Amino acid sequence: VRSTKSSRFHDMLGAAARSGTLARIAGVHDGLSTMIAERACMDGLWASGLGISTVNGLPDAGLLTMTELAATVACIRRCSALPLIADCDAGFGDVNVVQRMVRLFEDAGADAVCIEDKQYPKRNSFLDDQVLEDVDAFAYKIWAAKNAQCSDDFAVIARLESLIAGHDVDEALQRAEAYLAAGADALLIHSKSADVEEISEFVRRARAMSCAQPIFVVPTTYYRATTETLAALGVTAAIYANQLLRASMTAMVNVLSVLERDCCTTRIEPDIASVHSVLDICGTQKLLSTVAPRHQEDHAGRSGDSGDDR
Ligand code: SPV
Ligand code: MG
Repeated sequence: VRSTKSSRFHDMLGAAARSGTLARIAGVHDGLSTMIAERACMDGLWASGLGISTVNGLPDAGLLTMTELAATVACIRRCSALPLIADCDAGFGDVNVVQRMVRLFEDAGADAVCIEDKQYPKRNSFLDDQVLEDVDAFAYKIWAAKNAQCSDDFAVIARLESLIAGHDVDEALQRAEAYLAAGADALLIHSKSADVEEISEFVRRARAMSCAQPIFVVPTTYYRATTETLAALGVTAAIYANQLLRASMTAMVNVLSVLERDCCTTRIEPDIASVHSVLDICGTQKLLSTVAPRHQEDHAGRSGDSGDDR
């Protein structure tokens, strides 16, 4: 371990714990969704494998490469200083790949990586036929990841897919123990249940087993569970992994269907962002008031001196 970079990931979780709430983390897939999440005062960011695959026209099935994901993570980091977790699927390969992965994502500006205990290549958790990784093999990946990090504060989240793959809470808890023993900084327990019952049982029993580490959840299917309910269960952070992506898909479909029906966009204009807000979110005003005038003066000066009138 070389140096301490930033502790924003741990700070985010500490602040949530002190205030008795949970951290709200937005799933993002590009610079724009990141800036929107930051302006909405979300506590942190999840660079979603599903989201980034989808905006690249790829199924979330292990097709997006590690370096493609890292490039998007670097873009997300340029757009926000919020705590940033990179969704690194099953780690892109064996333990050697996992170690390279940790360094790549630290360099890209992530504060944490999350890897899931499914066999490589993984497929999205909402698809059938999920195959779990052997417990010891995955614990070894967690150990390898922790040993590869350069910054003391970098975090490795172990994601449990037991419930997704049709196993019970006992199985998930056994795996949780093994991954924490291997050095995981936090757990993510995933579920595709329509209610919060199995998540509730997992968190209650994990806390009873004296698991003090942060527990993340992804309320995609059990969306009725409020942040207050989840916090009361002992959940540390909730990742709203794909709501921004899904909202933008609906908005794009709507505007085009209005155009199709009305042959103009009048009816939808009040519901879509103004061009000025588009320019504003990227800091266009700041750019124009600083860089552009200087550039024009320099350019005028240079062309005058050289007599070059092209
Ligand atoms: C993602 O956002 O890519 C996730 C969460 O891994 S989920 O799609 O719910 O599996
Ligand atoms: Mg994913």
